[in-house]
Amino acid sequence: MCGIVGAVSERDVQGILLEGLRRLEYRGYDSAGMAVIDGGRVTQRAREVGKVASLAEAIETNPLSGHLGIAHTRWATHGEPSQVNAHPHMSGDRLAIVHNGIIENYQDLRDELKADGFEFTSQTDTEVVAHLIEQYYRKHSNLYDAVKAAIARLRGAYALAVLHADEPDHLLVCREGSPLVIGVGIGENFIASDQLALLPVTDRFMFLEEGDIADIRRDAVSIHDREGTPVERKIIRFEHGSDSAEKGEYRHFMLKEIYEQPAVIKATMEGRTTDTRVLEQALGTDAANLLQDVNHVQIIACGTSYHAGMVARYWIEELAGVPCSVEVASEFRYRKHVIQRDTLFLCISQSGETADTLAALRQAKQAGFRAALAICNVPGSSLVRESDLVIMTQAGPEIGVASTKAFTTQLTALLIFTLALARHNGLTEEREAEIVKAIHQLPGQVDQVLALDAEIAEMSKAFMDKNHSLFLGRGSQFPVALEGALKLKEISYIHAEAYPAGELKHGPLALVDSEMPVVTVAPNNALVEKLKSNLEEVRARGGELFVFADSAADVKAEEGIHVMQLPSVHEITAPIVYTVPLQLLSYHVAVLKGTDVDQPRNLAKSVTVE
Ligand code: HGA
Repeated sequence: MCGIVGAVSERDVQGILLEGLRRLEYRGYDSAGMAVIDGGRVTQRAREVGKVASLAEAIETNPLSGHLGIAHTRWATHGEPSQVNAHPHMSGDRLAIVHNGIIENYQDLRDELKADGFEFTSQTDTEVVAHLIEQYYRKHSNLYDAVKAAIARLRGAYALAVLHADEPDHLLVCREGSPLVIGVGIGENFIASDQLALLPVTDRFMFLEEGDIADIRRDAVSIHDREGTPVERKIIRFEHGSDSAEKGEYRHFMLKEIYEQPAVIKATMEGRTTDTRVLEQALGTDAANLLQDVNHVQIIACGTSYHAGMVARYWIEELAGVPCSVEVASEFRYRKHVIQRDTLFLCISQSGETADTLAALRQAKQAGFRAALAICNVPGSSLVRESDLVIMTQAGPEIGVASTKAFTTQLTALLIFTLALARHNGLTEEREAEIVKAIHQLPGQVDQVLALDAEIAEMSKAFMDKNHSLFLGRGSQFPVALEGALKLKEISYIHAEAYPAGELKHGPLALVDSEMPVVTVAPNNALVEKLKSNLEEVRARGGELFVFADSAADVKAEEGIHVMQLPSVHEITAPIVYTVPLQLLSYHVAVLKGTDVDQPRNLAKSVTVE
């Protein structure tokens, strides 16, 4: 959330910063701004409410020009989205700062700085940091020392980039709890919240660790850790093609990402499975040793990743017979919890920077557990660095705020993990081979579902004028129903609730009438007959049903029951396949309603604030 980008170069940086902001817009889009220093050592600034396009327009009319600059796209936490609250924030007319995160003690600092004569022009916590650094700059006359002294006073989470017109050759950046990456160029260097922002200018990145402060110059980068010791951070090359941040022929990133699923699911299983087995070593060299001791799995995640964790619980308990608990990170971290010593602590996060998930992991570490496993999409992220075992999902950059391919690759990775764990808990070679075969069939089956796109678009018309909807599923399809409902609310703003189908009669049935479409996922499994009875209950109350069903499940289309036949799939892999039609349904409803599909209102991706 909130996107930061910065550049130090011989060339004019305005274009680099603007393109960086466009690529970071998924992280926040209520306002945007930029500050640069030109040869005359003057700090120039532009800020606009709304999307990056508004800033681009303003800059076209009044260009900024300079060889060093910082820019920001905002998702407000402190102070409404407005021009005065937009970043960069300045202290005087020489120091400018951009910030991602939350300063918890900002009110005390604000009072103190006001008493010292600093004037505030915004409601943000960020402006406090600008004045605080300026206060120390007056004392130290050195930006590094000023930043170091200022951040020692901050409580909360931040990634900061700071420039000062009196020191026009470098940027200072630091991180504590919010992501920041350095892009290494030739004769120029960059910084950003996400490497995607910098792909047009470099493919080599250094990831800052918590507490690091980095001095970024045109021809040098120097980093000091929390203790002030000079440190080297490894340069990692970005592996996906730079076009992965482009929409190509697709109307929206979300649609492109839905269509990428067969390829990225395949990439996620590659190198981790043979024809018949899961390669346990792919989780880490010590995987066999760690997994054999595990007697409990605690899954922690947020949002869509939490739904992936809920599916995994069904798999882990069914295939490995190991007890598994799943909890949203923001709840787990603020309650007294008991962690057994033989627990595998499994965190799922697309970005690997989700604030609540990271906090939960760090807390649990204090309590002690056998090992931490990360399922994550961003190499080098905090979550990956802080875990013992890792399965990287190979989804590539996901730009649409509503997660799609990250979810199905998380599920693929979770199933691979489950098989590795189950092998230590009595899973037979035959059963493992049967499920590995089903995993290998996934890309083809998802392709078959994508072929139903036009029919699903037709079906979506029935939702356009509705205000509410229900999603039903049983067993491992219940989290699929939850994820389907989440997608619909996120991008079409239709109120959607998901229930285990058996819960219908305990309350939600009261809501069902002809204005309440009911969406159901019905693969052919042991629960399908029970599910059909639940559908009858809905039909008897005049509810209109939209059923995605296995042809073998024999759900009949009739008046008020729309059935879309899906390919026959293995019961274990069915949640992955059945997710896809629900993604397409939400997408088409949102397109018909004319909402902003890739950047829905009030939301942002990569939730790096609490
Ligand atoms: N607190 C700052 C930055 C917000 C942020 O990082 N959001 O994700 C503000 O409100 O401007």
